[in-house]
Amino acid sequence: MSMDDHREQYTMPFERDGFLILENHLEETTVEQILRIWRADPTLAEDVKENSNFKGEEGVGTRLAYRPRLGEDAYGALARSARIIEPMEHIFDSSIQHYYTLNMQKDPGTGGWEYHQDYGYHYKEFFYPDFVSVMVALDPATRDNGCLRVVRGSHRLGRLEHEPFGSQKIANRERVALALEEMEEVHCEMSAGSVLYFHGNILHGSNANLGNTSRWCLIFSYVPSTNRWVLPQASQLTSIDMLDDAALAASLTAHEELLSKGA
Ligand SMILES: O=C(O)CCC(=O)C(=O)O
Repeated sequence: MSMDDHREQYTMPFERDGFLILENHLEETTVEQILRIWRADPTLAEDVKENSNFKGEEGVGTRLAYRPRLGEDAYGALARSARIIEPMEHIFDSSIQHYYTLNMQKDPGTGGWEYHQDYGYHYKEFFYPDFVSVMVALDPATRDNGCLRVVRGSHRLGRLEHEPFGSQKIANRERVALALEEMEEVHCEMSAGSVLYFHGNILHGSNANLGNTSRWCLIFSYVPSTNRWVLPQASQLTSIDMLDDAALAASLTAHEELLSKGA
């Protein structure tokens, strides 16, 4: 693909809308293997916590595991894969560093997220709002099972004020209401294997999963190496040695074999 093609496919839509969906970006076999590993993985089962993002009627927790380090496991391999990383390298014209991973286990009857910006949470760590969250759909994401909602173009508002709400920080409600008057709310329905890249300042949230299918996904957060860590303590950022498809497949198989041996 030429530089012009990369600009048209990745950079222009991301800069204009604040998000980019790459449909069916991963092989079906990759998605199936990661799901098998996740379901069999005792370490992950231990790490999964219930949070309480939503209050009121939909006051049900969301199950997720927060991983501050890039692991040497299947999820870490996917986070390092060229498939995931390369579009961001084109968008930022920079190498990319991993910040954290969320395994989001959105089962039927579990909760949603109020509108927020990820840089609303992570402003204190980074000088620039150049921050990307990457949602990898492992199950189909639909309106019924609480797919992500984004407000198209809202990254151009800059960082809004956030306040605590349940276990979340939520964006200022008046500003969110104004954004929804002016901008389009997009329900990001995605097939399994599709990948959504979203800017640190885009307003996003989701409804609770009121359907009867699970909506599991991985969310990786990254910053370009050109961003600057501003906290006094050392960063947990990890530089990435990218894995091609063959290396990714080998890492997934290695993790699955370890699990089958009970390790
Ligand atoms: O997966 C979801 O429903 C929402 C996730 C989200 O908003 C986030 O991780 O910032």
